[in-house]
Amino acid sequence: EGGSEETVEVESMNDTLNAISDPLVTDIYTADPSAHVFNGKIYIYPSHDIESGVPQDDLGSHFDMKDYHVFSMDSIPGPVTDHGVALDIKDVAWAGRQMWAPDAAEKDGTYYLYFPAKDKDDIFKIGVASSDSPTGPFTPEPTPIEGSYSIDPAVFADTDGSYYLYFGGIWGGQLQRWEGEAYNPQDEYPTGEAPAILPKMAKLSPDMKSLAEEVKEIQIVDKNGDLLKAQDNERRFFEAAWVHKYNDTYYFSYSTGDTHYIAYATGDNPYGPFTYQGVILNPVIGWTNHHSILEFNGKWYLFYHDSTLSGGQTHLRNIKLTELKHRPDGKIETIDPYLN
Ligand code: FUB
Repeated sequence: EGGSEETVEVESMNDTLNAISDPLVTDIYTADPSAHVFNGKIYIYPSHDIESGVPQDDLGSHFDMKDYHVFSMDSIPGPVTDHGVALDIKDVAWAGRQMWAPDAAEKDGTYYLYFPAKDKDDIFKIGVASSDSPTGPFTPEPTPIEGSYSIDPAVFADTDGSYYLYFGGIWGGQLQRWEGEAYNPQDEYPTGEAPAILPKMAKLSPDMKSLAEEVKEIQIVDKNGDLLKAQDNERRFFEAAWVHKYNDTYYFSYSTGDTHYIAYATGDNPYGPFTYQGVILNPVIGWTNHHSILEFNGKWYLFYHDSTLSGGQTHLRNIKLTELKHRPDGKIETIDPYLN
């Protein structure tokens, strides 16, 4: 089933699924899990954390990842299979360093891996690579997706056959350096009552390798319809966009970064605006919080990570999963990662 290394079954998870789930993978460090069901099976596309020796700084230089592995699960709970290296930075002509949080999509039997990396000028862009297998190996395009920038791509496949690319992350993710298509290497942030920096999105073209329209801002508003403010660190967007649909409502979820929540906002279409609703996941061990949301066999799951396996080292993380519950009114129950 593809993969450029031998397929090895690496771990079984707990028989009892609860919020204190064990790491899904223990022989390598993994983070930022984007999970999908393809052909009835769960595939997980995480970052592959490594200790490269690059010192920690505020821009996240210590997140110095160089390849991606794909994992699969036939059931929850159940064993997790590591399908080996699916894409290596040495095979990506345009990429310089730091392969951060990826995502994947399937269309007409072809699988697409979307990934952020810094180009040779140290500017984050988003690349795409394709394969006829969900586990790769993936063949990268020679250049980043035109018009893309920053980090954390997430592709949402809508029920009408449209695909949308969501992206962006502030601080180390460089979103604050972009004004439309113009890049300014100075880090400039809005402050106080000014609107917070907004995540970005665009519809994907039928070829899945280019944007079908100009990049748009995603409005995240409070219950009065006002944009969240720059000083609202507890609620404003930082990174890690994800979109899922439940009962015809679009849920835009994301990390609040320096306040460490996974928060969510809802809207009635993929472009938003999205109204802030609350917290999906409380802070985890480690600085970053990053997730995906998946429906499998009629239940919903949150895939996330923390740093328990490395004893709390922020750049050496491990992926986990737990059940996620939508209440009858559409609200998501807040998950505390360390309580039953
Ligand atoms: O894994 C590197 C970066 O850390 C991701 O791109 C962010 O979302 C954060 O999890």
